[in-house]
Amino acid sequence: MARPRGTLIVFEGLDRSGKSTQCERLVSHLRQEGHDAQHMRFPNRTTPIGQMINNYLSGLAQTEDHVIHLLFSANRWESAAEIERLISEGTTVVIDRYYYSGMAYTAAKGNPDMDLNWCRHPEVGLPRPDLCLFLDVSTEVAMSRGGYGAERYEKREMQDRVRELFRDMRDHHDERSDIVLVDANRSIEDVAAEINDLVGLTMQQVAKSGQPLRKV
Ligand code: ADP
Ligand code: 2DT
Ligand code: MG
Repeated sequence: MARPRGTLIVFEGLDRSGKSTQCERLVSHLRQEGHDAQHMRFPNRTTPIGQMINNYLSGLAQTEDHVIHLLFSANRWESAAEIERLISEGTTVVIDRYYYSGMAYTAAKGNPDMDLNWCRHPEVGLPRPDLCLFLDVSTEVAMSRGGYGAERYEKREMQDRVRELFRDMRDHHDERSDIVLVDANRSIEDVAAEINDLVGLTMQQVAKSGQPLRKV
């Protein structure tokens, strides 16, 4: 029998919601259970486009709002074929931020020409996650985990708008069926236990239904 395809899992959430911590734990857990699993993150700062994004985020470069939006998207397109290859080979891919962040952070700038609908266009055709785990944390709890650093979007007002937009996407957009809200105000272990259950169920559904990887 052919090996079932891998599952595409994405973690989203505000800064310090625990995405990187939970991505690592999930990949270890899946490997312990005998699955092939690989961790990716966006922005991927290692490519030339990723370096332009890094310069923008760290304040070294000023980049026009449409241009930086398209660079974040291009940075995902650089990896699209690799994601599809891994999934087709049976590897489960766990991604730390994806196009949901792309939409929410640009739309949070408040430019009426760049609403969630506009922001979605360059993402159309990317591999679509089987599950997007949105780690929901209050701004207070996030700030208690170390406060904000010096990067461009790490400001309270911006974070509050991004949180609203993530909720908007979950309730009203094409993304709503993929997004599951996880209460991330709890301990690392409690959050990880819920994530393991949710991911296990999604992997079973993918294997049982034989549904191919979809596109955004
Ligand atoms: P993100 O990738 O979303 O910015 P991290 O996983 O880097 O978040 O976590 C930010 C900080 O908070 C780290 O110091 C991490 O150890 C800590 N942390 C993560 N999850 C929790 C949790 N559930 N409870 C308490 N601290 C946490
Ligand atoms: P990290 O701190 O997780 O490296 O995120 N962002 C991210 C966007 O504005 N658009 C995107 O498409 C993505 C993937 C969120 C770096 C910052 O970049 C923002 C925080
Ligand atoms: Mg992180």
